[in-house]
Amino acid sequence: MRILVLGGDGFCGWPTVLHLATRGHTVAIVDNLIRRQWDIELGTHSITPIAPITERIATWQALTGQAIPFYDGDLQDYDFVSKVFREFQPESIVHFAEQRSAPYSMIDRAHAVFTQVNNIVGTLNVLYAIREFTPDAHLVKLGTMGEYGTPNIDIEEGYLEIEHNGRRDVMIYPKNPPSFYHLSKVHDSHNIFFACRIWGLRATDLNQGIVYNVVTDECERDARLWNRYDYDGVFGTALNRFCAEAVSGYPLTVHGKGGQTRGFIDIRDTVRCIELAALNPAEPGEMRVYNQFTEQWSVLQLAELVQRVAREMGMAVEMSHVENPRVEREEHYYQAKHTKLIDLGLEPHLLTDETIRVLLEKAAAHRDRINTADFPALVRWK
Ligand code: NAD
Ligand code: USQ
Repeated sequence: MRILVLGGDGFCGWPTVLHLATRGHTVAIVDNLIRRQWDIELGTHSITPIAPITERIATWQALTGQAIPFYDGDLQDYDFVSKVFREFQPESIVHFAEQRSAPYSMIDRAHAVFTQVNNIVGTLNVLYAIREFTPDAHLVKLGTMGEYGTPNIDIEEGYLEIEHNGRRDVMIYPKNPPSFYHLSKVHDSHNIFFACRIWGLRATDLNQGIVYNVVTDECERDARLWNRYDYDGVFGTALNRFCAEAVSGYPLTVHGKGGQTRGFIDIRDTVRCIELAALNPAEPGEMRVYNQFTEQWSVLQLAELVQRVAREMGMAVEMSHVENPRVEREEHYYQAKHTKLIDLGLEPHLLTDETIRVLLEKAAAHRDRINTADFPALVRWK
């Protein structure tokens, strides 16, 4: 298939590009490289050194003979987006290109506004470009499990059958997201649903859980293909961050009680889910929703796992229950469905001690690049 990967220089996007190319698809990347700028703004960087995008692509071409066209530009610029769609004529558009950090969106008014404008306007431009240039193409859009929040009932995959005053209907599952970032995904979902309904577009909204691990077969083929490994208090996420803290001798930062339960997925499964969704497109007029995660964990359970594995490797690891900078439930019911990608053929990589060991070793190999001053999560919700 001809697959356009928006955000193909990012943490999920880059390994997906290489996975799709390896599987024989014709892939192009769109990215304005703003994620690399946010590191500069925050004074931090990936634990793994990451090559510039041109070097990444040249390395891949040297190893495989496959060319990956790169379009450098902003999805907020419709002239740019139009040019890309006219030229590349994608059959499938995989859309990762958004500001994805909840803490970044909560820094202040300007960061909240930027996050929502960037994400919502970018996605609207993509919807218009599909309608104008490739109306039969399938949009595979990255949403988030956070759209649902933590309701006291089971979470379905996107829709809920409701009986009210004796009548029945199927409606979009109620949303209660925990940050202005997560809210931008809710707004995207509504816009996509509307575009499918009125224009007959096809879309799959992938409500992804927290992605852990950084290693895929393709990224490990050459140091210039390595994936990014975020660990700082703004872009670092639960399990990966705990591994970076463990190798630095920094007490694992469990927010509050640590009973916050979320869906998690290995990056090796993210890339496979994307291909499965692309190969099995939605019908015209349909917005499918898949919950893209493979296991539920509480953050305390994950911290305990990392602590045990790191101790077995001889590291002295402590844990601290730091004051929670976010407004969120620390003890709650959580039971989310996630069968639709399995039905399409996903065989999950469930979390093992070995995966944690690999992450710990990867962080330890670049310990000199970890600045412990970047660990505290300083952005407060209130
Ligand atoms: P990332 O920040 O590493 O990658 C996003 C990429 O998009 C970056 O390379 C960035 O430069 C680019 N980008 C952002 N805005 C753009 C714009 N306006 N125009 C062009 N390029 C732009 O993020 P990630 O971790 O790879 O996440 C990818 C997607 O998956 C996001 O939409 C995110 O919300 C979603 N997601 C991520 C996770 C996770 O744990 N990382 C979990 C669930 C969902
Ligand atoms: N947490 C800790 N300690 C830490 C970091 C986080 O206890 O050091 C807690 C947070 O308070 C929260 C949970 O872990 O309760 C998850 O936080 P996170 O930073 O790992 O992930 P989150 O902010 O939810 O965002 C990440 C990605 C985002 C994606 C989301 C999927 O950055 O792009 O949408 O995961 S989900 O959580 O399912 O919404």
